[in-house]
This record gives sequence, C-alpha cells and structure tokens, in this order.
Amino acid sequence: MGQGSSALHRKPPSAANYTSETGRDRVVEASLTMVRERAMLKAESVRRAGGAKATSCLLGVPLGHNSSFLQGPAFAPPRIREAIWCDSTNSTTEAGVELKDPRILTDAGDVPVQELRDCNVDDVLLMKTISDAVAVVMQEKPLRPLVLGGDHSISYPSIRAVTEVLGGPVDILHFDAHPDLYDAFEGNKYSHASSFARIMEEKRAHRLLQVGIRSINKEGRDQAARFNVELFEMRHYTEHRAYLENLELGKDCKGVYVSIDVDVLDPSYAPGVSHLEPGGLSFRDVMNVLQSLKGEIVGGDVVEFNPQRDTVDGMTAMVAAKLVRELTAKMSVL
Ligand SMILES: [Mn+2]
Repeated sequence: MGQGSSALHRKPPSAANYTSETGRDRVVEASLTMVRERAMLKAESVRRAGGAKATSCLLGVPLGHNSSFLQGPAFAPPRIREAIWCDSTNSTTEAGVELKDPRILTDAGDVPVQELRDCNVDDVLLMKTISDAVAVVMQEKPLRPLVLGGDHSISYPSIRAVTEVLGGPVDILHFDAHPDLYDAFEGNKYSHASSFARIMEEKRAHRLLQVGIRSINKEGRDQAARFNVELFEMRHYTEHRAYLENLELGKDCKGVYVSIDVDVLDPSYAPGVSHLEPGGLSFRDVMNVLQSLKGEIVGGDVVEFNPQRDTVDGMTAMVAAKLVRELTAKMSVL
C-alpha cells in the first residue's frame, strides 16, 4: 500500500472549480460552529460535575500535508482516542487521576481538515481556522486545548491562538528529535519543519526549551542561535538530566505550553513515526521531565504519530495515548 496515497489526501485544486468563495466561507464557519458547540457542551458538563480550575480538552487536527516525507499523521487523532480508552488498561493516570471524570478530560472533536481543503481552503486560511478553533476551545472556561496532531505544522496555529487569547508569550517545552526551525522547507513556510521558526519570529515564546534534539544541521543551529532557543541535545542528555527533571516554567509569562513530537522517543519505544531517528529518549525519561514539571500548563499538543508506520498491534498509538493521558493529568486542576 502506498504511504499517504489514500483518498483522504486528494488535493483540493479540483475542488477549486466547484466551490465558490461563499462555499469556502461556509465550511470554515460550519467547522468552527461544530467545535464551539462541542466545547460549550463539554464546559457545561465540567460545571455540572462540580467545576474545575482547568480541564484539558482534546482537539484533533488531522492534518498531514505539511509533512516533508509521509502524510500518515493525518490519521492519528482517532487512533489516539481509541488507545486512550482501550480496555487493556484502566482509566487512571500514574498518579491516580481519573480520566473518566469530565473535570479532568473532555473532547471537542476534530477540526475537519479534509473538508476544509476540499472546499478550496488554502494553507493561510486553514492555519487561521485551526487557530480560531483553538481559541474557541479556550473561550469555554475552564477548558484548555490539548491538540492531537497531525504533523508538527499545527503547533504554530495552536501556539498563536494560546498566546493571542492570553495576551502574551508563553514558555514552550518542546520535546522533539528535530528543532523544526527551518525558515522554510522545500519552499513551504508552513512546513512541519518550520513551525518553530514562525513561532519565534512572532515572539510567541518567552523561552523555548527543545529537549531530545539529535537531528540538527547548520541552518538549525544558526536559527536556534538567532532565536535564543535553549537546545538540550541528546548527546549531552546525561549532563542536562538533573536540570530537566526539576523544571519550573511559566512564571514570568502567560504559562507553559508543552509540545510533544512522538519522535523525541527512541524508535525502539515508538516506531510509528515518519522520521525514525535513533538515539532518543526513553518513555520514562519523557515522563520524568513531564511529571516533575512545575508550572501552569495552558495548552499542549502531541504530534507526528504516524499510524501507517506503527506496529500491527498499535504500540505507538498506546505510547501517544499515554503521553496525552499524562499531559492531561498535568494540565487539569480541580
Ligand atoms: Mn520531529
């Protein structure tokens, strides 16, 4: 089977001939209405359960076309949800937080990326629509967005929304094998390899800490220096471990945003990613950094899980789901 050759990825140009400008505007409006109605209902369920200071709210963004190699991450959100609720394990996190409590975990469904693209929505408008969807979730207090990728290009519109709604920059804790700092990749400013260049040039990060980096070329290093990115490279991980397992972030800005690219993990823990990069973190290493983190998490994402590269028993889906579960436990505050 050809990777990424599914009908889900049929390109929009043909639709351009069939969809009017008003049709395009209608699909954008309908997409945001769906997210808004779901978010309102979920916020109501939180209040009826007694309320919370913060409740994580899943928002799927099945987008894979900004990947430079494979497009499979578009298929990830339903696989992650399935694994979150898989009966092979219980519904509590490691610290005993109950995920079936609506004050802890809610779900606003997906941004219908393919329908938008089918109606001639280009990437500028698509990115704006994703941002607007994240903002819509945030407007329904106490919901906080936990975005399910999708490829890493979605972190830019997500962080754009979070910083716009909160009115200032955030500290970003970014787990990844790659810095995603290319000015553009293969001519695409919205590439999954360029999302953090957009975030940094728009000054949306108070601090950007990149953990797990092990695939970085000269442009990546130059861009990291230009934007004052704090690189925590795998080759020096032993020296950085104590610092990273005692992080306190978000105090001098609007909070903490956590972006987890599943390929931060060594491929032996998570083979279902598009870019296999040996020499990564163990699952427990990521947990240790995440679980010890002090700070108010105002948003997050788990991206780049590619079900088309996973093992037949869905091992990486479980890994991505557990990252979501444990991040949820950190985000939600009763
Ligand atoms: Mn990556």
